[in-house]
Amino acid sequence: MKKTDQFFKQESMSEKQVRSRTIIAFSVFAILLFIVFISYLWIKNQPKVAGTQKPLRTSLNINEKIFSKIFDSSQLVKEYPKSAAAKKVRVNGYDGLKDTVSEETWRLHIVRKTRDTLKLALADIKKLPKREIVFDFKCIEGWSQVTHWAGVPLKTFMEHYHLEDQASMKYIGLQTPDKEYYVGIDMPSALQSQTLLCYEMNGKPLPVNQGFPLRLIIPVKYGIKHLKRIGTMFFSNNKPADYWAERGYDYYAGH
Ligand SMILES: Nc1nc2c(c(=O)[nH]1)N[C@H]1C(S)=C(S)[C@@H](COP(=O)(O)O)O[C@H]1N2
Ligand SMILES: [Mo]
Repeated sequence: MKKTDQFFKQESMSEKQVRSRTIIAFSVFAILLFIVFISYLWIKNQPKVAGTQKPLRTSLNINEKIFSKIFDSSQLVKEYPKSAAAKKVRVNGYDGLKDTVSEETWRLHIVRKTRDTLKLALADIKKLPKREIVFDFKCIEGWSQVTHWAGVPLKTFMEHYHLEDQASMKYIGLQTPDKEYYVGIDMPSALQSQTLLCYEMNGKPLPVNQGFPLRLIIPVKYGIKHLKRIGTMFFSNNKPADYWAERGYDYYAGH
């Protein structure tokens, strides 16, 4: 007899033992499944807070606290050479893009204070220092693509227009001109050096479905926050309304 055979022989169980172990294993499995199911029902029936069940929202808020604490705005998202950028760029999400838009009539509305709104044309924004970025654009739906964008860093823009008081607030809110799509961004992420008010993709003006004339590019966040076709920008110490957070997604949406 080989050593291994002996080993198995010693370890082998009687049929009765096998049966009782099987019963135990299945019972434990059934009990765990039942606990999961009851927890699921419990969570499902909890009152909703900001678009999602309270226990889920609470854990998203805890995540947000941790991630905004460890967020370091000097830390940069990886950049790629232009040759790595996709020529055919994926289009995702058409909310707030249904009306026609023209460069002549479009204005960026910057609400400095109640009843104090700065209105800028695209030409004003193009005069400011331009920054290009090629990075891996990540959508929460599970796809990502290396893409090439250009515009003025939001931080540079804020400094140029002396929006210091506004920059000391906790959040920036952005809305499409028709207010159908809207996002809220924490100020440290908004002022990170790779965040752009973007008007070019692959060296050309933004295509309409990609946010012409101006969109947000914020590499530290998932795609949901890269609002296309900015109409209005405002500042607040309270969380601005956010389209996908209202539908149960994470508000912070960093990665
Ligand atoms: N106005 C507007 N901006 C939007 C969306 C949208 O539906 N409407 N979708 C967002 C989502 S979920 C993603 S992934 C990106 C996609 O940008 P792209 O179409 O340029 O790939 O845009 C974001 N910005
Ligand atoms: Mo997305």
